Amino acid sequence: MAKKNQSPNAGVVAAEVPKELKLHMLRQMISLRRFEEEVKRLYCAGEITGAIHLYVGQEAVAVGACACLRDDDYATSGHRPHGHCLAKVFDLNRTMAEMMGRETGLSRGRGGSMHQFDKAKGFLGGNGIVAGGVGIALGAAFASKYRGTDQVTVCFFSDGASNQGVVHEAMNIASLWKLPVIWLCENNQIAATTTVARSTCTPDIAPRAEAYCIPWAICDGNAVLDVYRTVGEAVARARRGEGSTFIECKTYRLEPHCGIIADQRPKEELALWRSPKKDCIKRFEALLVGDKTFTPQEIEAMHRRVEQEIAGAVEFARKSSFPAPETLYDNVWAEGAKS
Ligand SMILES: Cc1ncc(C[n+]2csc(CCOP(=O)(O)OP(=O)(O)O)c2C)c(N)n1
Repeated sequence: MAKKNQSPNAGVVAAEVPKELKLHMLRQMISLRRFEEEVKRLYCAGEITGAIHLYVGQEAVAVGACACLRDDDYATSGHRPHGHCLAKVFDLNRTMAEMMGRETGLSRGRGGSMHQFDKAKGFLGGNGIVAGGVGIALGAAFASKYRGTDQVTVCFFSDGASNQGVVHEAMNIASLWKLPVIWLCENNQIAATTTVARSTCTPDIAPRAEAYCIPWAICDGNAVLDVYRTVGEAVARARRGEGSTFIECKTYRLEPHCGIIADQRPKEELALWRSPKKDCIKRFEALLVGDKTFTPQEIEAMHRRVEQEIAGAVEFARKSSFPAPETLYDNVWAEGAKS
């Protein structure tokens, strides 16, 4: 496990990754991007309501990390969960139905954008409370260890969440009890409108893990194979019973913090991160064309297929019904809520 920022050249790793897996990762990344672009369009058209936090730009993190996981492993997320949910569960129809509040949605239309959940595929939910997934991840990891399985949990959170006390409490216990959890901090460099430089006393977040005797690594969050390799090592450690790892992925969100509110970040900065030099999908495509894994035509065809799948997901959601009013209290456990 790299202790410092020793990310390998992604090109070297690319040769070791089977073509099928590269295909899977590229398809997922394009799907996540197109899914969210469609979500934004539907939101502007009033077909999706409530708050939405788009993950556009960070796809390499969710996809690279979840490619290391099995269906029976766990992942937790926060208020920006669409990408993590899709990468772990990969059900475009039911995720879109959830966004549109339909009964066929992952949470039967009750959760919306921030509370997607799929027990069968180990996705333990988005969470409206910043760092709210951290304690849940710790609990899931404890449960795996207690049951004696080799399941691992990936806890996705961001730079703002890293300053919440629960992150430090959870790291302490995870280290003490050697729990199989990977703390995956997506440093997208800003929390709502507060930059990391204004909120955080250290330039890097991962080294804090050293205080808890947890190995850490920093990787390029816009290089999917770098994420895949770094998380893969951490997952292998956790499965061997060697405990927790902290990984910081340096990345950038390309959309405003929430919905379609105005973005105050410099236009030049946004343009740079959207450029082929920085954008995670463009970079991966260039890598795969460069090493002759795919032709540009094959990649074009993949974009068209994804386009159809997204259109199919919207149609699936539109044809599904809203939850019936009489089911309002289904799965509500507090008696008082029903009166
Ligand atoms: C406990 C808590 N405090 C404040 C908020 C309001 N809030 C929602 S998102 C957000 C910023 C979170 O930033 P970060 O953790 O960096 O995640 P990002 O938005 O960058 O993905 C804040 C302060 C909240 N939802 N929960």
